[in-house]
This record gives sequence, structure tokens and C-alpha cells, in this order.
Amino acid sequence: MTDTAKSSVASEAGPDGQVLRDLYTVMRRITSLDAAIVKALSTGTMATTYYPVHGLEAVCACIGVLLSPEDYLVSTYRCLGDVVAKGVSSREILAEMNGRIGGTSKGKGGAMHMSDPHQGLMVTTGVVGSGVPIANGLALAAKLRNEARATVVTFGDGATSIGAYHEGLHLAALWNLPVVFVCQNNCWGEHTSLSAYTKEPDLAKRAAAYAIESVAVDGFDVLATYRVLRAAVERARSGGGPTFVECITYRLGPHAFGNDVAYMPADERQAALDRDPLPRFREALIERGLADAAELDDVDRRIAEEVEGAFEFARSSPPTPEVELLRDLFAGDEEVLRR
Ligand SMILES: Cc1ncc(C[n+]2csc(CCOP(=O)(O)OP(=O)(O)O)c2C)c(N)n1
Ligand SMILES: [Mg+2]
Repeated sequence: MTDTAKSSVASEAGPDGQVLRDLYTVMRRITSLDAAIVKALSTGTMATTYYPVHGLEAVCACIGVLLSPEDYLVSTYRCLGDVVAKGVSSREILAEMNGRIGGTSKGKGGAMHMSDPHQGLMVTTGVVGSGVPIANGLALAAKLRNEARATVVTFGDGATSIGAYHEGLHLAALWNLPVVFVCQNNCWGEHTSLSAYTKEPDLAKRAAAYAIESVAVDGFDVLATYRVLRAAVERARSGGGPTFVECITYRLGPHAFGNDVAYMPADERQAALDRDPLPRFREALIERGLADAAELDDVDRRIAEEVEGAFEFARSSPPTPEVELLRDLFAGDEEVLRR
């Protein structure tokens, strides 16, 4: 573990013990599910397009622990961590990814289009950058209704070169919207590195040009990320307006399941793997006496069982029947179907 990681656990009055345990639990749930999905795809027991999330778990867990079901979240195709963190059950996630009726959208959305409005998970979208204006709309609605809820939108570093993103930041600043823009900077847009596709890789600096409070944080450092995101969510809830948070991480796997990683500099990737957020967090918690190994092993065991049970559930949930294809498309569609 690096000194930076140690000091961020040791210094400053951080979150209490329960929050630390919650962060660990959510991170473990994300990484276990991600690894189990990759294994199921590798062995052919599951078939879907999948964008692995290893490397994002600390950022996602912080968002999840900070938000309540009343707060909104808008995410992308690389959404597993966000969806888990927002409280959607592993069972429903896997059923959705497998096209089963027991999924969050009755199996009709699939891996890239998960939503669960009851948990505040409003949209996940495959269109890069499109979550930003959607989040603005949700935040504007909350503002007009005087609701103290925050809207968080996550997107990749590549999205910061999309037009809708810039229009969205501009408008959010102008209207002082209660939204938190969380850039999950994994240093890659598909197979192109951040430094190769933009002249200004300091994404927080670019966002600040819209007169938005902007901050960059090490997204592998759980507690630093938690502190920054907590301030941003509180600012949104209390009418302080939007915040841009650049969480600097690294994509520890391929862009999509099945892609190779040969184009990624091996030493750069290895250096990132050496900073793998969950093992470092676990070590820091134990070293600082904030949790003991047996307690964390229990969490790991419980989650391993949960993930296994979720696969069972997904397998036993019936495939989505054809009659469902025309349902849930438009408001009042039940009536249309009866005609
Ligand atoms: C508007 C649009 N343009 C192009 C694509 C194709 N595409 C899919 S993923 C991706 C990379 C986006 O990179 P980034 O925003 O950094 O997200 P990451 O995949 O790294 O999480 C691209 C270009 C798309 N889905 N939508
Ligand atoms: Mg990226």
C-alpha cells in the first residue's frame, strides 16, 4: 500500500465505522459480480455484450453510500457498479442481463439499458454523453418542485469530448441545477488513450470554464473520493448548484468483454493493477484497526453466496415472453394492446 492510501485512511475525521463497512461491502459486491459475469461469459454459460467495471468500484461505492433512493442516478453502458451501488439486487441485475422476466425491466433492457426508478436509477444509456442532458432534466424537475434531491450522472472521460456534454454543463451552471457530474475517467475511450484524443487532459480544468465548481480526485482512493463526492451531493441538495467531479481511475480490464488489451502499455496497466482499490482499502481498514480480517472475510463469504444465488435466480426466471415486446413502450399501452 502506498503512503497516500495509508494517510487518507489515517488522517482527517472520515466516515464512521458503519459507512466504512458499507463502502467495503458495496465494493466487494461490485467486484464479485463483475468477476462472476466475466467468468460466465468466458465459459459460455451466459451471452451478452458486457463492459467490465474493474477499476470503478471505489467511485461507484461512494456514490451508492451517499445517495438515498430519493436521489436520482443516470449511468452508462459500463453501469454494473453504479447499478449495484444504487441498491438494485444482484438477482434482478443478472435476470435483466439474461433477458429474463425477473429483470429490472422484465428482461427488455438488457445489460446496457438497466433502469429501476423505485431505487432512483433512472436511465443507463449506450449513447456516449447523452446522460448529461437527461440528468439536467431530472435535476430541473426536482428544482421546480422544491425537492431536496440530488441527481448524479456518471460518464466516461471520452464523453467530455461530446457536444451534448458541453451544452449540458453550460446549462446546469446557468440554471444552478442540483446535479453532480461524475466523470469516471479510466484514461481510455475504447482503444484510444485520453492523452491521444484530447489536447487538454485536465478534465476538471475544462469543466471549470463553465463556472462550475470542479474538482479532480484519485478515484482509487476510497476515502478521498467519498469526501469530495459527499461535498458535491450536499451542495446539490442544499441548492448550491452543480459540481463536476473528475474521478481519476484506470480501466483494469478490456473495453468490452472479449477485447484484448495488447494496445495498453503493459507497465502502465500493471502500475494501476498494483493500486487495485479494494485490496488496498481492505488492508488500510485492518491496519488502522477500523475492521478486522474475520469480519471482512464474513462479508466476502456472504457476497459470494449472494452472487451464486443470483445466478440461480436468473437461470430459473423464465425468458421474457413475446407478448411483453409491445408492453411498456408508451403510457397507457395496456389499453392499446387490448384493442
Ligand atoms: C455518441 C456515441 N459515439 C460513439 C459511441 C461508440 N462508443 C462506445 S463506448 C465509447 C468510448 C467512450 O469512452 P468513455 O466515455 O471514456 O467511456 P468508457 O467506455 O471508457 O467507460 C465509444 C466511442 C457511442 N456509443 N455513442
Ligand atoms: Mg474512458
